[in-house]
Amino acid sequence: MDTKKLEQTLVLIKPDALKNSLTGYVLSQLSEYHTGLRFAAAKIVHVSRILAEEHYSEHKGKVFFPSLIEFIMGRVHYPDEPRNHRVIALVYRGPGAVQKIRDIAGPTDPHIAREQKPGCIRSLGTVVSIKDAKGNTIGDRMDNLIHASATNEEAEREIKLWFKPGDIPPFMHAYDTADSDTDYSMKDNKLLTKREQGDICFIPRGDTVWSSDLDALIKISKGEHSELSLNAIVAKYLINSIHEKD
Ligand code: FUP
Repeated sequence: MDTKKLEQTLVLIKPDALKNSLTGYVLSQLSEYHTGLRFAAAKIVHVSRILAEEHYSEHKGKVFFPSLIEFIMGRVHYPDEPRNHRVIALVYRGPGAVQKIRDIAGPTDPHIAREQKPGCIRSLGTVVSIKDAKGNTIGDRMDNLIHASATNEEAEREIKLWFKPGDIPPFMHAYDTADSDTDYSMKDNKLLTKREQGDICFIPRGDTVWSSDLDALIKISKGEHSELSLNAIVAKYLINSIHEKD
């Protein structure tokens, strides 16, 4: 497999970019004309709390984490408009995809982006102080318009978190897939491998899934340890489903 040719990266157009009508600008900056990259997938995602927390799991426990989760769920920019709680998730493909998009996105902190790389996408973002109950500043939330995978390993984790194989044309799949021979469902926060009344099925038998998800589900259903959490799998297969919470 020519991995260079299949190199892929995840981009999220975040709620602040949507609110400020910057979608067209972002897409234009990331266009094939500027980057030489092409689309592999695109979708509008209502971001559930589990999806948000899985995406930013490395930041769990940090002071800015709760605010970051509210932000990516769209609750900061659209407090009373749940119908606008969404991001645009995109997969770009092509040689050097991860680095090319990181370069155009620019530094994480919009203030630093403006100083070090005027003109990059994140230079148009803003930084908002996070306050505690007494009104003291305890940290910053960076409203930086887009997310872009930082490494190829992160890109794989993130693409598999936001997209099912069926969201991506088969000849653009960069990661292994398999067909499930089991119905996987959830009931009372427990994983089931046989349907029960009142359960929520997230992978019906016969569906094509990421092989890594299937490997993890087999381990979890046997009570074995899995690096990949059940939440990370369920969150994706329930994206935009009426069963999503939050
Ligand atoms: P990046 O890979 O550029 O998205 O940066 P990080 O993984 O370091 O941060 C993830 C997200 O957390 C970024 F969108 C910025 C945000 N963040 C804050 O809001 N406050 C902080 O103090 C640090 C990061």
